[in-house]
Amino acid sequence: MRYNTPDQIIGIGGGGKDIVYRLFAPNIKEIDRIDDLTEDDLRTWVIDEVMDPKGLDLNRHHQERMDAFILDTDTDEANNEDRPKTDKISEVLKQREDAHPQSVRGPTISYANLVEDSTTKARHLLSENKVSRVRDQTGISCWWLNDDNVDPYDDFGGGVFRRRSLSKALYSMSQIGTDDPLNGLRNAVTSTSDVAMVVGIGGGTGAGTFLDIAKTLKYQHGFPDVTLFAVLPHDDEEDDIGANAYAALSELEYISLTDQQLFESIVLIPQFSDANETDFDEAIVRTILSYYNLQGNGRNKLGVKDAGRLKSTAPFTLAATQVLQYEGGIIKQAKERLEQFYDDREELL
Ligand SMILES: Nc1nc2c(ncn2[C@@H]2O[C@H](COP(=O)(O)OP(=O)(O)OP(=O)(O)O)[C@@H](O)[C@H]2O)c(=O)[nH]1
Ligand SMILES: [Mg+2]
Repeated sequence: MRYNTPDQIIGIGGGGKDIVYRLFAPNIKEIDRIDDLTEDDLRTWVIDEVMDPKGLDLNRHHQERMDAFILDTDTDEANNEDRPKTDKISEVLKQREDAHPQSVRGPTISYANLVEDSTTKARHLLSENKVSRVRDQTGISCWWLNDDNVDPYDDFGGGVFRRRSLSKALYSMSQIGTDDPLNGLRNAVTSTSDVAMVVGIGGGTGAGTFLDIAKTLKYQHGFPDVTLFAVLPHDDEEDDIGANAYAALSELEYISLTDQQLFESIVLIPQFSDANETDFDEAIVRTILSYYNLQGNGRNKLGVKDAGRLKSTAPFTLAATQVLQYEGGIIKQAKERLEQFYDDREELL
């Protein structure tokens, strides 16, 4: 049996992208200089599985895919962190591909910034001409920004600083620009895609854009299956983070109760303030991978469609994020001892 992965995984904002980086390289945060990352740092048990063309011989349409897309507004991190990270991960992935005895295509990772196109400058959020083009293109009926809440000189160094309303507007603005930051993702997604979306739901960028991005993919790319993995804030975080998460959950509730099903499933991931960050992020990565490997009808059972009978509330799946590790060697030894025991009994009989 092949190990399944999402065909596309989108990490949006700081929390979303860190989890996707960890999916590729579990210890990426502990590496001082990204240039020091090597093939040994990759999560090879997933990457080699995607790369291995076993399934290709059986069924050409079932070559495993895993293309990751990192999306953010933070212009400081874009050049200091995200491009160096995605470039380096891509480089070591390529080395692994080249070392494969067959000609294979492994997973990919790429970065896009929502505010790097000339159309997405802060001052354009206040331009009547631009706003009316956004209205025409997206069908948005009202515009929620004015001089009180937009600094026309904002260069988004550091992101949108929790202002969901700003990132939501920037996303719609990016859709009328010449350089759609979602181009790579759009080209990858098809009607049969399994898309994972990962966001910290209390932030600004991820929490402000994930619904609109899911809508774009769903309605313009043939209704792929999109599953949302939303990391909830823990109880020691700032009030604005809690408020953002509350607002985002209310929006999810609204789309669900008005039958606009954008997501196959909505998986909420609670955080605990005392959790070790590395362990917790690893557990989130395992939660996402486990979801794509649920057996039989498991995924449908968690799905929004199967919960159709509960019409008065939005169906969420709450993940119990924890990694339990079993020592494979000990289990194998125990199995061998048990088999020996049975053989001995059989012989005696
Ligand atoms: N598990 C985990 N959660 C994170 C991480 N980074 C941020 N978060 C959570 O995500 C929420 C904050 O969202 P971010 O993703 O940082 O925000 P953003 O989408 O980048 O938006 P802005 O920075 O406001 O532009 C908080 O609840 C954090 O606890 C991370 O590396 N791991
Ligand atoms: Mg951020």
